[in-house]
Amino acid sequence: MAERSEEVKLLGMWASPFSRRVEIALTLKGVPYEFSEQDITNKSPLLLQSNPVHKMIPVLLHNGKPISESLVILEYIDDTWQNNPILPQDPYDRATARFWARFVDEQVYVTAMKVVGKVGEEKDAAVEATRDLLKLLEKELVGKDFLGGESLGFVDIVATLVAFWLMRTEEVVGVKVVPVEMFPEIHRWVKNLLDVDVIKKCIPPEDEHLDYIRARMESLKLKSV
Ligand SMILES: N[C@@H](CCC(=O)N[C@@H](CS)C(=O)NCC(=O)O)C(=O)O
Repeated sequence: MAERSEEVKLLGMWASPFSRRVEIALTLKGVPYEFSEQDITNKSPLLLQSNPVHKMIPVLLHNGKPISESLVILEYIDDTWQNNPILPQDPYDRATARFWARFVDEQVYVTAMKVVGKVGEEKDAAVEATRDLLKLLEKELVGKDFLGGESLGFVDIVATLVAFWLMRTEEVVGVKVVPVEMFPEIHRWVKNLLDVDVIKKCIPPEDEHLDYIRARMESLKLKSV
């Protein structure tokens, strides 16, 4: 268990699903932390020095020591503050949780980004490919309230990216990537997430978030012209 006198600082960005994951984990554990909002278009010396490899947020500074990459940070938090465990205890269940977490980041996120970044037939293909991946998550949710089982766990925290980034981005893109008729389990799971106080507290406010996503997409379009 961690010592009492400790400094926990999160270099994050309010609209980032990766940064929000870390906030959810710290809040779930009841760990007080300082949030330092970062400008990812003009990176601070502290961010560059703390994450010289990827130069990305989020970075957790624990007593001055930096930890990068949201999945690594979540595991670090779970190892350091052992109350309210995030990962399951059983080794097989832990491995399975890590497997689905990587699936969300390496497959769903990467494919969904093409829905945002592509146009025409390429966009349509990306929508189909994202749906094919989400069908696998849909299957995982049958008979469960959360991806972690009866309560919120590691995969749920990671997959908030689907619930509160992808399912908001689709409103801005104007293509329903996750229609309720096709994904009733995912929609039920999003409702369950919204019943969890920590989630309600830690997700970006919807209107501001939609404005941010809209503005970011415009700037991406301008850059690709
Ligand atoms: N794999 C990273 C992804 C983090 C990420 O994509 N961060 C974005 C903000 S949402 C960032 O810092 N972007 C700055 C850049 O790409 O230069 C994680 O899980 O922490």
